[in-house]
Amino acid sequence: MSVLHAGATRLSLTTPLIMGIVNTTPDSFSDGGRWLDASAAIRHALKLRDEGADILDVGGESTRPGAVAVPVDEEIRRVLPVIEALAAEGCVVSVDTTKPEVMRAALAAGATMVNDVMALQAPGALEGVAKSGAAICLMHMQGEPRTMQQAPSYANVVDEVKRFLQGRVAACEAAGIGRERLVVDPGFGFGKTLEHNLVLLKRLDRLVDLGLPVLVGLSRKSMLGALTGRSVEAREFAGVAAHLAAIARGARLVRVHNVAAMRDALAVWNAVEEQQDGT
Ligand code: HH2
Repeated sequence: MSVLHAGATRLSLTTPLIMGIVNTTPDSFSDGGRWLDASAAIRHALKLRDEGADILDVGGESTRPGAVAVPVDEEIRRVLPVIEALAAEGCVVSVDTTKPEVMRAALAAGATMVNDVMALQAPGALEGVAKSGAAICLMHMQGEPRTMQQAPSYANVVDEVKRFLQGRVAACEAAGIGRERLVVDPGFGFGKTLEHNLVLLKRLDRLVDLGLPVLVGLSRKSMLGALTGRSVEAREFAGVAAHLAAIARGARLVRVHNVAAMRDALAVWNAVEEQQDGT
């Protein structure tokens, strides 16, 4: 569990890892349209790398509530040049997609991780990535992006998310994907109310019990707006606090927009964790 296999790369999870978000979309909820041009997206991604991102997560389709679907060709056109350039720079690149065709193209272009908010449930997705050796992030979502926030409902959100992730891990293992390649994610904000998100964060230990690295993505999400009253671009401090709350409960990867802020927070966190008790 302390090492994640992503292609030929071995990522140590001894200290928490930072996944930097690189959106090449016109409509992402917080930075849509800003990095649409490939060269701007590459520059932004390299800045995140320099600030301390361990993984760069490149996405070409927004998953925000109400987002419109993007055709396969268009999504590939958006992400491919960015992935190729970052892989050539030696970055660890993840592709944030639900489409098997995009996964295949991204892996051929040098990505070594697939981050799928549908947990490889699209027909052909499991088979498409099984032989690649890539790391996989399996995320829970209730419903689908267009409608997921209309009426999220669970009898027990922690049990249901855990059971779903267990099922997807089993499906991956049956398809020949070893556990050393897998990461699980509760999917904050994906078909969840504020209370669902808070319960999942509070009881993240129950997901850590699955024995796989847990990734969380809380950066700029509406949950932070509800708690602080802040607009999307003013949620950085709240995001750092939320990610540290998750790390305190065992999360090993955090998916963030502001890498520099998270890196500083982790410098303090890791120093405290590593300090010998002098008493
Ligand atoms: N959240 C978003 C997208 N992908 N992947 C994982 N594994 N976990 C998450 O929580 C997650 C994710 C949504 O955030 P963002 O990429 O900033 O926005 P958009 O989907 O609008 O591009």
